[in-house]
Amino acid sequence: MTGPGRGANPGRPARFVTLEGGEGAGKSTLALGLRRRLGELGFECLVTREPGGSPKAELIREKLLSGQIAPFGPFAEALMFQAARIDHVERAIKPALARGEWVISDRFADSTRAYQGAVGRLDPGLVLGLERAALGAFKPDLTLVLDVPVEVGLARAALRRGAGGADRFEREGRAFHTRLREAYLRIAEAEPGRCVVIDAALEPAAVEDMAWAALESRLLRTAERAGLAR
Ligand code: T5A
Repeated sequence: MTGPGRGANPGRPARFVTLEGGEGAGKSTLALGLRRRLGELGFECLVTREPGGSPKAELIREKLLSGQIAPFGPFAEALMFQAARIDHVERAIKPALARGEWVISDRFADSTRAYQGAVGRLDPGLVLGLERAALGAFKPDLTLVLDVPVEVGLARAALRRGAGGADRFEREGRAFHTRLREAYLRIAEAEPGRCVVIDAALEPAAVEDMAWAALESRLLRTAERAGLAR
């Protein structure tokens, strides 16, 4: 959601960008690249992540990813993702936007739609209802969906974690991750005004170029126009 453009980036509206996709799609890598590019233009930018992003939400993250919530069932798990999100939005995202900073979040509500709804065991309508209850009308200005073949994403995720064990979701089988990829593409197709699909199988610099082009055309030009209009 657009911020007021005071404080960190005076006269230029703050924007909320989310990065989505399956395991190892390159979201964290891209988030840092986009922040660097925004910084070169003089924009302050908070990079954050889900689950987590605020001290209390990080505590919930640990419980979720270690699998400690899974025995309570899929509804409880979805509630915990939303509980973490409420704290993240109220304590980190909205305050940063109010300061005039851009916010880039590595995962947000589409992750719950995809993981718990589309490929999980919950009715997608129920997941959307929980999202509305948690967020109201608050939503990203732009969502970049990083699309990558399942094998490539899982291999990258394994590389990233090194000797550490796979988390609760990385342990799911190939069919789960294939359906997940399809679910993200459906989300992007259903909301073309908010979502742009990026070919994340390319090398990091090329992914960053494509993402930057989308961000520039969807948000930056309008931000600059808004700044010039003042
Ligand atoms: N979840 C989350 C839900 O089920 N519901 C929810 O509502 C939410 C919010 C989060 C888990 O929780 C689930 C989804 C997840 O399973 P996480 O540890 O945050 O767990 O996992 P991911 O978000 O999947 O993080 P990953 O690190 O696995 O993936 P990223 O961030 O997409 O990838 P990144 O940038 O760390 O890159 C991974 C490796 O690949 C390399 C990097 O250098 C790194 O080594 N790499 C590339 N290599 C080649 N080409 C590229 N273009 C590359 N980009 C990155």
